[in-house]
Amino acid sequence: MTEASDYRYRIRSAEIMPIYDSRARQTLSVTVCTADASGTGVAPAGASRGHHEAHELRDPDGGLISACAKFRQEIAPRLLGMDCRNQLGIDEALITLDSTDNRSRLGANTLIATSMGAIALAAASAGMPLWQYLAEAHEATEMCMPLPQIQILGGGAHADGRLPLQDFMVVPLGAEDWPTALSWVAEVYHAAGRLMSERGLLRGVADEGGWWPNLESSEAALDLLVLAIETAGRKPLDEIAISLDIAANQFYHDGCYHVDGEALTPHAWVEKLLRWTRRYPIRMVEDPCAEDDPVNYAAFYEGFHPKGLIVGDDLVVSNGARIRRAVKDRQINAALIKPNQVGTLTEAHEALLSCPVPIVSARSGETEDSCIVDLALGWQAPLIKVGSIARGERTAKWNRGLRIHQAHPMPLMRFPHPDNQSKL
Ligand code: 2PG
Ligand code: MG
Repeated sequence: MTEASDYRYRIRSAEIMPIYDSRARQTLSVTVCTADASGTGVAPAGASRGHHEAHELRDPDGGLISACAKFRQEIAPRLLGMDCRNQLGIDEALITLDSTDNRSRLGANTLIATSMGAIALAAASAGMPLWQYLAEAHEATEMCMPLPQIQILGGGAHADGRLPLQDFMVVPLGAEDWPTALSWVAEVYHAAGRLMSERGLLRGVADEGGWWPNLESSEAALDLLVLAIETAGRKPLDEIAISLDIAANQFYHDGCYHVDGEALTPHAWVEKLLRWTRRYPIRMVEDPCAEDDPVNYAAFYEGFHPKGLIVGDDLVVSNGARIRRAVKDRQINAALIKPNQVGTLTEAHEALLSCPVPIVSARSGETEDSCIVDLALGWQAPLIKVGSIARGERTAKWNRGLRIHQAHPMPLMRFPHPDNQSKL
């Protein structure tokens, strides 16, 4: 590479601005430029968070004035002159500048928007879509699209706690490709909406676009979901399985799990959840127990593995070391990878490599940004989670996948076997 060609990749400017997310809250957008290309990264935001997530920097009133000021004073000058292809160097510079363990000085929101802006710029400079740029870097050859898990009903922190469990999702694991997978899920979504509307149970949509139902219990929601799959003409389990994000942190208080009007001991809760996994076509369960109840998390694992995936989210917060420990302690066999839970793309990728079954995931607070699909595909994650199939910030992601598939048809990933520990 000549010096003149290197010069094309030098960062010439970096700018930040607040924009709005899907909950009408401000979030950060960072644009990084060379002389003839630009890349933009946007920070998403979670509502149900693990205590060990990297810190989101906000002013006391929720604004982002101090995050923007710190970016302009410290981050932008540090980026100038750096080679945009040097993602590791850029992310290390961000981590060093921040200098805290939990990214609280500059904020994980500031860092992830910058880190994503830099990789978007590198891909634009190379004249490639982001997924292809990432795939080339990781030498992916025969590529598959990640298998989507898509929310049909929303509850927990995303629907004012109306249902205790947060996400009732479906996984179209019998579909051959992304367009078929989405069309099956759209049918289930419509069927669920119709069934609830006929019974006067529909209350609108929750934060991630799933229906917000007025159901009396989690079991009523599971019954409805199975009926919706059947009404859509699909075979439960073989063609479409159920995935639950329990987000149990939200209803674990005073040593009990408070579910559907009952205060259950951890043992009783795990037993109940295991009964559901026997009675319903459930193949994935995320955060079955609270992050500070690892013993019962492991008890659930022993009862469910290897029938399906036990997915760590709040427990492991996309942190490579925490993922490795939870896998070793037989608490999880899969984990969500949410880049803003750690702050930089390099750390998120390191977490993905530490995980037997990584699921690249958006957050409940999102924008029209669709780079999460490029990350999941470029990194060849087996699964992707971005909420429901309604609301623009969600369809931006699914439609991004449709456009990629239109130009480069690829098969869907097969549902991973829970014993796949090959990456460890
Ligand atoms: C989760 C996500 C997405 P949030 O818990 O997995 O559903 O929610 O972004 O609020 O953490
Ligand atoms: Mg979760």
